[in-house]
Amino acid sequence: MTQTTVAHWIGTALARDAGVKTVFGVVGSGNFHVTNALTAGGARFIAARHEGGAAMMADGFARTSGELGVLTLHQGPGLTNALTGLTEAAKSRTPLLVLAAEATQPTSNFYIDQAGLAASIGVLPDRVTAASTVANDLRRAYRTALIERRTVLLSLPLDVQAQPHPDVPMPAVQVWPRLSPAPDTVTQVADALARARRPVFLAGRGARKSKADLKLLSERVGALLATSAVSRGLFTGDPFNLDVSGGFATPAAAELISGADLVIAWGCSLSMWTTRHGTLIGEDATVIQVDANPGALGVHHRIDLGIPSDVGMAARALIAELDRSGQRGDGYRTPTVAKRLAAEGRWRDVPFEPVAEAGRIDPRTLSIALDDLLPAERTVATDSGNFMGYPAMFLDVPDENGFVFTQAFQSVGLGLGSALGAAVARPDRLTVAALGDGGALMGASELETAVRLGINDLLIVVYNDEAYGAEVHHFGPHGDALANVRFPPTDLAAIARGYGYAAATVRTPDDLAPVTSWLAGPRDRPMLIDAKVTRTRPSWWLEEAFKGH
Ligand SMILES: Cc1ncc(C[n+]2csc(CCOP(=O)(O)OP(=O)(O)O)c2C)c(N)n1
Repeated sequence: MTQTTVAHWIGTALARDAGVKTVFGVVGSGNFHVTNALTAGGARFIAARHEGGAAMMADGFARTSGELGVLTLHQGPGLTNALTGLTEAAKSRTPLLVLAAEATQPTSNFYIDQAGLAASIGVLPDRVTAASTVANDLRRAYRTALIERRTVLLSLPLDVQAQPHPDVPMPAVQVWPRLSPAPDTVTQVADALARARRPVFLAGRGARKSKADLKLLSERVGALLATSAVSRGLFTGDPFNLDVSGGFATPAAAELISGADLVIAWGCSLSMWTTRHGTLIGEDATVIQVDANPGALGVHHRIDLGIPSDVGMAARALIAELDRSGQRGDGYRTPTVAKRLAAEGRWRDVPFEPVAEAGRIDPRTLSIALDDLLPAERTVATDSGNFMGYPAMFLDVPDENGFVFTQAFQSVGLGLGSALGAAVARPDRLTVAALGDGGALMGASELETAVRLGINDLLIVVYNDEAYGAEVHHFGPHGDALANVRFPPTDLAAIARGYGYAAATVRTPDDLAPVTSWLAGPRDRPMLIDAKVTRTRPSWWLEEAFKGH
């Protein structure tokens, strides 16, 4: 049997046996060999310029592709640099395997308590303890990340990495059966649907793989469809799609959701965001929650019935029950509702008076103009900040993989990395990275990555208000001093050109002409728009965010 080393075997086994095709990271001495083995085994290595960017690239890739994200890091600072992105991934239940080298000698400069650090941010710590256990260690970490959708840190101690190991195949990963709904709960939901006049389905991340079943069921019972923000796009194209429930809901959608007499949450936690602190769900509405994770039931909102079950299995069991009983109804899908949604179902249908500020463009005007210009086949990734609702509300997305919303940790600066990961996952789509100027400059280390990798179908849109707008609008009305959250103008278009981007400074809709030319092709470089947006009007969803502080 060929002998290799632990480091080499891990990389080889993941690429060759587990079929890992894409890996993100920043290479240092400690993860050099494992990364080389991954690429020698056939995986593509995507080098970021900062581990924070690498973590978000792996996260965005996993969210958009449905595959496991794999990240390789140097020991110590390689890991600490990645922490914010890893926290976002862990909170979002992104399936992510982090291979980080580890210095186990406390006298090493690189030494930190990696397991303790990981545990403190919700990342599951694991470790390759010895050459004799590495096969099982790797299988365990890989399985937990992929099947249980967790972010797992597999620390690779430097001394263990160097030990000899036979080049055996990676042990197979066992998949356990999914949780099916208890039959009596299926009957209870069918009864509730039979009684309901105005049912609404709220679909969350846990419903993303069950679109067809939920659409079929909703048609049978006349339910309106809405999603949490992270699942935006799931029901794109459905005439009874309300789009996002929560802060980004249109007035029409908010009113229709509030009017529901039955709300069924499918793989959706019913958080304060999705329910606007509970106000979107009527006091008398019956609330049913279906979730594969029993621990998620009733955590954020009162429920009348909780069903621990895989979402697709529960939906199919209900369809079978309705087939058996012949139950069907129009429910909330009335001609009046259809007419209303056709007329005011999208944010752009809601009239507004653009803010007039010399040399600046209203972010709504900008977003609508972009929505018209950009191809429908697109991925929209947004950073965090006052601006973030504009892309989330005004840029349509083709499906649930077309929207990357990294807000579980509410960190600024993650948007560009997640957009790049999404672009790697979906090169067939135009990727739009929507950033504030604060987030753009915080994540700027990855500007070069797009050019270097030839990610040319990338449009970075910076909603540039020359401030931490979130803070300005939150504290401004109280008369607080704002000098610490305001900045002088930065010519982001010039910075982008320096990296090799096409770029435009946008102050009016006419300034978008270069975007039209760039879209026409040959798109031999990515593009950045430095949009000088109006500053006087706060986004109202921000107040909702601050309520959660
Ligand atoms: C890493 C991190 N640092 C600080 C904050 C606090 N914060 C929330 S929004 C925001 C402003 C972001 O500014 P920008 O990206 O320009 O977007 P804007 O709010 O101006 O639209 C800040 C600093 C945060 N959420 N995350």
